Amino acid sequence: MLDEILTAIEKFNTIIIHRHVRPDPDALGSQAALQEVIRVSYPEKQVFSVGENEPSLSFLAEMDDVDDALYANALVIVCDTANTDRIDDERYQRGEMLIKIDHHPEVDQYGDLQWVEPSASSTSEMIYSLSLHGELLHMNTTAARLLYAGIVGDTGRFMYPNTTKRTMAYAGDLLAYDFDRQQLFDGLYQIKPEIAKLKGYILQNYILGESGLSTIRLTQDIMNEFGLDASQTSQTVSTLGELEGVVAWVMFVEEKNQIRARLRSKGPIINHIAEAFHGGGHPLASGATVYSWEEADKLCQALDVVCSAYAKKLK
Ligand SMILES: [Mn+2]
Repeated sequence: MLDEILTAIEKFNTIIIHRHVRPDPDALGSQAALQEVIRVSYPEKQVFSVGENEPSLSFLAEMDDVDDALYANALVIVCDTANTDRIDDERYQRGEMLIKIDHHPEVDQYGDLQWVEPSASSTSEMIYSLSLHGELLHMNTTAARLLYAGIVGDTGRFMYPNTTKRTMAYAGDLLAYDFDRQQLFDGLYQIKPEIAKLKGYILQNYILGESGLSTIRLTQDIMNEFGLDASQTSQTVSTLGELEGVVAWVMFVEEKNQIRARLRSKGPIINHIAEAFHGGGHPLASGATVYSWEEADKLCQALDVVCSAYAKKLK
């Protein structure tokens, strides 16, 4: 598979790289790093990253404006995206050839080539392994910084169980490049006072059930009170995981016409529940959308069932 991907990269002079909407450090890091790796390896090729700019991650990379006409003879690569409706910029279908590179459990099959490795911690880890394959691709400091950010992001700073020996070995390799690690961590983890106050609110108002399921509901009124929009609240999603007794948790964030749900777990598998509620993701970290607080209750009931079953199994 890696050979086929490298052959395609070698063949095309125009390469356009996509990733999922509402990017996280892995989506953006893998996308921009792949762009950089191809650029340094093939200076004569035109390589672009497309999608909406994400202001909170602009310290990692900015997106390119790509004319529709460029797609006609282009290779399109989509990073870190399991389902087609989550791909940022639907022009991904307009290229001459399409490649999917992802570490999420398979949802949609798409692309002329599909490289899917659910055992990889991150798509960034996969891009690094692609760069090591054969002699064609070359790393540089910019790409190393982006891949390190993606790995750190998707492993929760090497804390989640998706962190493997290979993850650590690659991270070690990447640290040999001379980027400013402190500045990178500040960009990823420094929080604004409003976010700190929201964390305080979450810790004062969460609910913890007998099954070990914890929930917090952030209504529009509450976010207005803290002066935050829905996407900024993602920085507080790990907060409830620090509490003793919490097995899985969900953060609901009310938006105009929908309620976003961020699901996390320390053991029970939850992505099938996310899939049942207009979402999906990893076994222990998923996202979903519900359209009323009654539907949010149903989502909680489904989570409660898997948490209880998990607790029983442990006994
Ligand atoms: Mn990822």
